Parts: sequence; structure tokens; C-alpha cells
Amino acid sequence: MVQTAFITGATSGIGEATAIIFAKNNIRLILCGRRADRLQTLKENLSKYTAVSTLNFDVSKRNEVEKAIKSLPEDFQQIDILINNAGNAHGLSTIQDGTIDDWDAMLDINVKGLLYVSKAIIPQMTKRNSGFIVNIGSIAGKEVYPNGNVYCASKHAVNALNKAMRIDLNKYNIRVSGIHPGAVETEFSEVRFKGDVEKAKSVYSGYKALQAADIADIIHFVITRPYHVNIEDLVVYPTAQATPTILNKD
Ligand code: NDP
Ligand code: 8X3
Repeated sequence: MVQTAFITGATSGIGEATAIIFAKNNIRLILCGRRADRLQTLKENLSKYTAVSTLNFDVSKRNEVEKAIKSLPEDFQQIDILINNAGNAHGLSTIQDGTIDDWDAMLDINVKGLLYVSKAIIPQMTKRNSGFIVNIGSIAGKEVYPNGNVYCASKHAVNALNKAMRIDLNKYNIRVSGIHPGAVETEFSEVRFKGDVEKAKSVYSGYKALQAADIADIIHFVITRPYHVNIEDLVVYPTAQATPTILNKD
């Protein structure tokens, strides 16, 4: 049976790479993000493989989320796979120096955004007694590191929600998986360092970081196991990284 996946944060990095591997494996796509131009380009590129619909909204705006999901064309309304991926770090500083705007952004997008999207999609899955939710956490959701404070808190929340979903949705036959990557070379650090490209590049220099396609490949593996198999939690590091702060650089 051809399945439909709803991917948040599909305009770059892990979300975009996941869209590509899903498309090549004949999974229908609902691609989401705030950058409409990128959604359009991705749709043009992937439509040769599969059916693609796009939704342009901000996950942290509850009304936008609800309105966008309600607006899906009829043949995209059944969502079999939800990839809760949208999110970013904003800033990297001590708790005493961090800004409340950055804290708001991380909690609103990484935690509340994930909840708003899930709340809109879970009822159709419980109704059908079937579905798959993949939550993209982070090693920041497993360990706290210096200056990571609120980003780590937001990803610890994702880790908790991943477990909570698995518990609450258990009786509905819904699979729930958390994937927690270490350093992945995407636009993530550019966002964290507010457009400072050189600083962002230095995060991934001197070693081979994970690539977005590595995580997408793992997501695809996880969602293609037989239905009775649920890979509930995966922590994925680059070989050069042992903990959030121990990195074997040249
Ligand atoms: P990118 O910056 O490349 O991608 C982030 C994606 O999230 C973009 O598509 C962006 O789309 C979307 N997004 C951000 N804010 C919003 C918002 N308010 N509303 C809707 N979409 C939003 O980073 P990654 O691909 O690396 O990050 C993807 C996920 O992986 C995140 O949850 C991140 O925390 C997690 N992660 C990343 C790691 C890394 O080292 N890169 C490691 C561990 C976890 P747009 O701007 O168009 O809205
Ligand atoms: C992204 C990886 O180590 O910057 O979640 O938190 S880290």
C-alpha cells in the first residue's frame, strides 16, 4: 500500500533529505516549512518520483498549523507517517547571558510546534488504529552540555514527549520512534549562530560530521520495518564524536 508522509522542516537539512529518500521509495509527501520558494522547488524536483503536496506554515503558530492541515486536498488527508522534524537551536550561551527571545523561539518551535502538529494529526491515527510518528530529538535531549541550557531543555522535552506518545498511543497500534542525532552538517549551526557562516562552518571542520542523508537513511530504515517492529529510540553520533563535547578533531 502506498503511504503518505507528513514532514515538518522539509525545506533543508534532515527534513529535505528525508523527503528525497521517501520520494525515491514511492512514499507520497506532504512537505512543510516557512520558506515557500524552497517547498516549491522541492515539489518540482520530487514530483517525478511521487505525489507531493506542500504546506507553508510556522509550526509555532497554533492557528496556522490547524488551518494548514485542514486545507490539505482530500487525497492527502490520510497521513500514515508523521515526521516531527522542524526545529533549531537559537543561540549558544550561558543561562545568565541567553536572551528570552531565543528561549521563546526554541520552546515555541521545538516543543509547542511539535505538539500542535501532533495534536492535529494524531486523531486520524487513533481512529484508524494505525500510524507512525517519528520524533527528531537530539543528543541534547539525552545530555546537557555547557551553554546548551534551553536548547537541551527543549530536546529533553521532545525525548519525554516521544516516550509519552508511545505510552498513550500504545493501545491504538501506533508506532512511535525517537531519533537523536549528534552533529549533522546542515543549516542548523547557521541558525544557531544567527547567520554567522564562518562560525557555523567551524562546527563541522576537522572531522567527518553526519550528513543529513545519513539520518534520512536511518529514518527510512525505521519506518520500513515490519509493522510489529518498533525501533523506539536511536542515538546516532558521527564516529568522531563520543559525547556532545568530546570530538576527535584533526
Ligand atoms: P536545518 O536548519 O537545516 O533545518 C531546520 C528545518 O526546520 C528547516 O526546514 C526549517 O524550515 C524548519 N523550521 C524551523 N523553524 C520552523 C518554524 N517555526 N516553523 C516551521 N518550520 C520550521 O536543521 P536540521 O535539519 O539539522 O534540523 C532538523 C531537526 O534536527 C531539528 O529538530 C534539530 O533540532 C534536529 N537536530 C539537528 C542536529 C544537527 O546537528 N544538525 C543534531 C540533532 C538534532 P523553514 O526555515 O523553511 O521554516
Ligand atoms: C544538535 C546537536 O550537539 O548541537 O541537536 O546539540 S548539538
